Amino acid sequence: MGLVLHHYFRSSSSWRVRWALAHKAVAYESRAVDLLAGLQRDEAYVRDKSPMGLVPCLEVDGRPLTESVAIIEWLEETTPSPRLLPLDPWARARVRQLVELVNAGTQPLQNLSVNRHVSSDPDAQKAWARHWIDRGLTALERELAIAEGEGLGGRHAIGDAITAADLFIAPQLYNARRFEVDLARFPRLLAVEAAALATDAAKQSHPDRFAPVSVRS
Ligand SMILES: N[C@@H](CCC(=O)N[C@@H](CS)C(=O)NCC(=O)O)C(=O)O
Repeated sequence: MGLVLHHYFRSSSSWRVRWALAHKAVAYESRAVDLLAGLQRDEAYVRDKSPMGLVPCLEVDGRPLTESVAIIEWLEETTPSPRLLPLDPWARARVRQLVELVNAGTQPLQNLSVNRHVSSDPDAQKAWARHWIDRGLTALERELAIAEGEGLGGRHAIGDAITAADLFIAPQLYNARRFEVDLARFPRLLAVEAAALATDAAKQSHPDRFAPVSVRS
């Protein structure tokens, strides 16, 4: 199976997919799409790879698949071990809920194209993004407490094993820092992030490892 990942080093959605691939030790070819240079809007990329003009896009034997949730669920089904979704249906629903809270409820509102559409003023963009990230993280923090109350707490977001929820939460916190969101109010999220970042797959897929030389300093 030939996998080609179109991604950008500090795109949180890209990191989710890199992380899932690393978690499952699935090899892939890496193709950087420079978002700041606008290459996600390149005519051929939009026509053939990602009609929304976004990263990530995983090509599977030449077939382009976008949307990190769809990509990660496809990976889970084709390479089930080590798993990213718990077997228990309720725990699995909780993981998917946390995933969507980030994927649908938080990240889209602070995305590059949305920010630029909201305002051309960098301060206004930052204020907009911070507002929505703060709202999402506040809900996530509470959701972790609710899950803990159901006996689903542990070292990681849900239980003691890494799940897809961790792959969405940690990159969202990485984004939050870029927008200078005060994270002190989110102790559960910070603990979950620290445990997730200590794993090999997190380190292998981390944005720092994929940063272009010009941004590494
Ligand atoms: N729901 C999509 C979100 C993809 C997305 O928003 N990608 C961002 C980077 S994290 C992007 O390509 N932004 C470029 C732009 O907005 O122009 C997914 O999970 O794959």
